Amino acid sequence: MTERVLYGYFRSSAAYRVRLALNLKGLDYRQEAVNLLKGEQQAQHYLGINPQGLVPALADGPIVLTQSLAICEYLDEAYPATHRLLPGDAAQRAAIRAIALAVACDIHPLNNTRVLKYLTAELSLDDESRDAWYRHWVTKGLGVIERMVEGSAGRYAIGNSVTLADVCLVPQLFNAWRFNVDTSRWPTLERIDAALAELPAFRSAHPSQQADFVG
Ligand SMILES: N[C@@H](CCC(=O)N[C@@H](CS)C(=O)NCC(=O)O)C(=O)O
Repeated sequence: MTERVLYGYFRSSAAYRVRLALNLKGLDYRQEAVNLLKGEQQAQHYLGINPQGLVPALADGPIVLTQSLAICEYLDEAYPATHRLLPGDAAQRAAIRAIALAVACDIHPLNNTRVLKYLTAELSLDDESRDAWYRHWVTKGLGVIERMVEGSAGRYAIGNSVTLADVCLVPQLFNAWRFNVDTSRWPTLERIDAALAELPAFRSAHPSQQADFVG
């Protein structure tokens, strides 16, 4: 049987996406924790796995993959027999990717650990200003996604099937709550998140359920 190893960190929203994708696809894996607070992502050993020094990385047998969205799409293509993360025709897949990319390209990179660290360590921002930066970008980004899903949502972000859009949305909302962002102004996003939270794949991928979780 293929050994599958996910290198991640309980609180990393990018690793959270891949846990969700693996769970939804019904694929077995074990996890190796890379402690971002201890800087383990920069250890020589880990840079051999992901030269970017970021989590996640996934070893699928001998195949080593990086970048959460590339990993999710790889899983969907390599294991097409189980739940499809990108179902439908070209237009539907483009709509799914538009939401996934709005999170992964337009919100997350501005609020990554290394960016927030740079603001405080190199630009001398205090914690309050750093958090205001975080909240500014996440509020702008999620506000736009609320408008996007108002037109596309059924039970989930795009219709009634769980897709890559949901896989990106849930970790981003979790991240927003960590920074005390009030999400009640996005009722469609809150409703979708509540529906997804009922699914076993989402429950077991939650950061609080991971072996390296620290409360
Ligand atoms: N675009 C990348 C982003 C990966 C990323 O930024 N991971 C964060 C955790 S969510 C990380 O490893 N940060 C470590 C650091 O900033 O030093 C992906 O989707 O995989």
